Amino acid sequence: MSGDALVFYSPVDDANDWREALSAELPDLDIRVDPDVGDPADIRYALVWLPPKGFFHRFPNLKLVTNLGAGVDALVRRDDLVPVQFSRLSDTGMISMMTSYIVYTVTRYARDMHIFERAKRRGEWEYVHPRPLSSISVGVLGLGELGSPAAAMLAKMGYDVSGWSRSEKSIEGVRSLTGRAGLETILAESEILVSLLPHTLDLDGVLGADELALMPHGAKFINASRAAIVDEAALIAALNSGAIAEATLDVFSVEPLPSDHPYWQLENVFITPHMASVTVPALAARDVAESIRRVRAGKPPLHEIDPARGY
Ligand code: NDP
Ligand code: OXD
Repeated sequence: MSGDALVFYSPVDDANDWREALSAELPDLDIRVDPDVGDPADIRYALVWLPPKGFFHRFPNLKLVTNLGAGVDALVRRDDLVPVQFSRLSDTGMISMMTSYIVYTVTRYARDMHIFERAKRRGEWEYVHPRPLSSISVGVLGLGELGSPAAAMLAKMGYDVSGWSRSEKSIEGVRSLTGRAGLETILAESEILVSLLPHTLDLDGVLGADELALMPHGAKFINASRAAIVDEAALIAALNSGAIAEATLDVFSVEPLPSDHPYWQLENVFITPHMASVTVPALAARDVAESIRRVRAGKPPLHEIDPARGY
């Protein structure tokens, strides 16, 4: 009779942190760190980030794969998936960290801090009269586990907030937009545009030159999700012409961003090194453990993803 073990694989996450956090939640769970997996037939659950090709086929009794991260683009595009249940991480720590990043980067523009940062470097006292937050329109693309709380927080702060998602949402203070018409509306009306969209096939390059041209002249763009949702050449052209006045970018097509990349030379691009949010294992382990309990009971896991849909 085979066991009921979890295999952990990640080139970037600390296996000991996860072992400790998961054991605290599920003391009976047999946790094995690849390559020390013992009998592959014992493995029912995989907690993984970018495992090598063919990884999943090694485990004939696998039931659940949990992606060690929120973005599942690298997982769903693989051609070696097996027909099991899939889930991803989400935790209150990750959500509040992302909300803080979005509040900070939106507010940096809304309160003209980027102007004062430059004035300080020039040694100049430059006064810009503050505007009420209610007069500043912010569009949030993607109202999922991270986008919804960020949009709700911006609305609570008094910004004029709209959000775009596949299905309609009801979030206090946030106007919900959907479909192509909704995308065009949010682009045309947002002074500050935030992306928290996943990188799916549908959304690959969703912000191309035509879409960026719909934004108000001098708009600001914040991308904390995935670089591939925007056409990089079109964004650079818009930043050079001033059509888009400022951008804050946390995600890039190549990371670390190569030292000769044009973004480094653009004064109006604020670069952060893919740190908008991270998983807090002690908090995320609760949901990973709960998903295992659910799968043991024949139920769907928490934060389930559909590889065919792409998120
Ligand atoms: P979710 O999967 O919870 O939410 C995705 C949102 O995008 C949903 O609102 C969904 O709509 C919407 N969406 C999907 N497809 C479409 C479409 N075709 N048209 C319109 N809307 C669409 O993702 P999260 O909020 O958890 O995370 C978003 C992304 O943030 C992740 O995929 C990841 O890439 C990135 N990320 C970045 C981090 C960083 O540090 N920079 C950290 C963590 C995540 P609906 O709700 O209707 O399904
Ligand atoms: C994630 C990320 O997807 O860090 O978790 O981008």
